[in-house]
Amino acid sequence: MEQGFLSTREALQRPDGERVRLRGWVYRRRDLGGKIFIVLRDSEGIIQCVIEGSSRAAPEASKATIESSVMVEGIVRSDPRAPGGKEVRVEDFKVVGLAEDFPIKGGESVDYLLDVRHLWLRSRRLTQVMRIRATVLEALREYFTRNGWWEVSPPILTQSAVEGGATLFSVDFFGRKAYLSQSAQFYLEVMIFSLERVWSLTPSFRAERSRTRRHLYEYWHLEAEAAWMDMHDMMKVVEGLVKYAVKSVLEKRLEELSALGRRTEPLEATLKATFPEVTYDEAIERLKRKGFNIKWGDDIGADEERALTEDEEVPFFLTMFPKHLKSFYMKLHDQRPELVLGFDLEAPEGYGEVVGGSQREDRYDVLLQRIKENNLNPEDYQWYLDLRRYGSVPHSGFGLGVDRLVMWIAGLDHIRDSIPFPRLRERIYP
Ligand code: NSS
Repeated sequence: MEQGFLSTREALQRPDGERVRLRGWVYRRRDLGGKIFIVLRDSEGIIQCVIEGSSRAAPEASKATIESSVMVEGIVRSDPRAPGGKEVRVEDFKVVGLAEDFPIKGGESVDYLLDVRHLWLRSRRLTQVMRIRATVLEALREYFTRNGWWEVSPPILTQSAVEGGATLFSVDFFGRKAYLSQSAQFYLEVMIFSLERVWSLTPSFRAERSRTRRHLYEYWHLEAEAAWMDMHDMMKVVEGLVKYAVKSVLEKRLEELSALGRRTEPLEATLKATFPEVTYDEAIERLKRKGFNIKWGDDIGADEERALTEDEEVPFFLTMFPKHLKSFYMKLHDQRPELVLGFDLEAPEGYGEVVGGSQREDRYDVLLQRIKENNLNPEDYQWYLDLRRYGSVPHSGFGLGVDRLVMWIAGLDHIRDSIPFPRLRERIYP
């Protein structure tokens, strides 16, 4: 039984009477009316296997515990009672790796399931999410490759903050203090002077104070930067990219979405929509109308984002923020110097921010001034300032939280299930 194995999905498509070989793990087992019913699980799905008590395969099959790895050979038969409408009448059965009593039986707490994440990842639900995630990653990559962008590899060990000192993780770098990267942005800005349009996909690290459904301490950050683009050019890139990922998932992962109970209407609407732009000014007015006690200049936090997005079906851009709410590198608005040319993409249905981006301040003097205003040390940003001294160019960029995008597309209620090993508060095992 070493060659010619089909997946469970392929076996379900074979005609009655065909002999098949399968391998996988025991997902369910029932002994009933002198027969053993084993639901076999593999990366593609599940299929029911039936072993007659009197058959040659029965003694070996009777040993198979939940999550044992097994190989089976048998004949495909239609049976309306079986999941997928077909089952395999088993003639030959082999236990490859006998499983001890599997610690997950159903009804365990979230905390416990996180302790046994290495085993819980076998669940059907997480398998479906991981398949969606892989398709999202593939699509993001494909979008840039097809549209003529260069992928670059920025460092993770860095010396200064991109997004403020409060969320830095520090590491000891031969007696000097270094930090895990929060964003590749400044390095991507370097690369546009040679490659013009660049992107990267790296882990980013944030020692977040806030503990929410959408924060991880380590997350996957897709970032892009381009010379000669203004903020609206870059928003078009974000729109194209997000639509491309949504389209891929709708084309390739419809079964997984449906198994997760995800409504696909918002995803379909997203493909047809032009993402609207809502300015910060307008968002404050909307929040006031919704009864929030908020005034111009206040931050739009997680609760506010939920309120702004919960009745929406398609993503929209939030733009033109007060400068004191945003990072020093965002370009000041020409007519209203109290604003910066920043944009966030807000996912609908209450999800909120999945992308943060901006046009960058490309004037040396203004950038230096902004660094000082933010009580940062210009010396730490010398090389970054240099970019404005040697052929500065208008440019824009953004960062997309891959895990948040997966969370929205898959319709998850917590970011932890968008990634195999979520790094959450006080949790680094497994
Ligand atoms: O802080 S961001 O809004 N922006 C930046 O880091 C820019 N320097 C990126 C750039 O322009 N190159 O983060 C970008 C996105 C944000 O919209 C979220 O989707 C995601 O990164 N993000 C996170 N995802 C999960 N967990 C945490 N803690 C997190 N922080 C940001």
